[in-house]
Amino acid sequence: MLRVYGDILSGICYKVKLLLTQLGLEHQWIFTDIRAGQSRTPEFPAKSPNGRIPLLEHAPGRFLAESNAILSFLAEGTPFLAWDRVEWAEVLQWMFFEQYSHEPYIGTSRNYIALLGEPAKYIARRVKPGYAALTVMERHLKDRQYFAGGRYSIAEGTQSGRRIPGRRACLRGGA
Ligand SMILES: N[C@@H](CCC(=O)N[C@@H](CS)C(=O)NCC(=O)O)C(=O)O
Repeated sequence: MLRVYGDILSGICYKVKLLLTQLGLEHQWIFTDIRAGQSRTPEFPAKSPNGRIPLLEHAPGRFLAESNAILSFLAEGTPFLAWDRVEWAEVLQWMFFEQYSHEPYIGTSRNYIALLGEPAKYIARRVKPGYAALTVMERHLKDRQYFAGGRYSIAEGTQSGRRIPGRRACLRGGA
């Protein structure tokens, strides 16, 4: 059975849980408390090179880290990823955008507040680039419903347009 090490409160873990559920894949979810350093134990790096969650154990002793690699692995051969070359590249475009422009500012701000309970001052330097990422997403979605290929895909993940208002609230200090 698939096993996932994660915390459902983390957006990048949530998108793995979401896809597993959408695909109806049986799995064991192993809550990993990063506040208690459970991803930083001496054993964990043997499973995950970067000592982070989410982490998928797709076969006994076979691990895959990085949320977007996990999504790509799980979605292979399903309607979430059975696309032509151009559409696949567009899906990748938005998944890389998420990692470089969204997650470091919005995902981490949310984690500081929701998971770690850190004061809002830690998010101050993330506010400007966070809003910039949301503006890019809003502009792209102004006249289309989905990020890539005109349909729902793993590119939606945590950056689905419907969740943009919540992200603006997050940058104002809400969880
Ligand atoms: N690029 C990675 C980011 C993973 C990541 O930063 N995970 C956070 C939780 S949201 C984590 O494990 N933090 C604990 C730590 O760094 O010790 C992905 O998309 O999976």
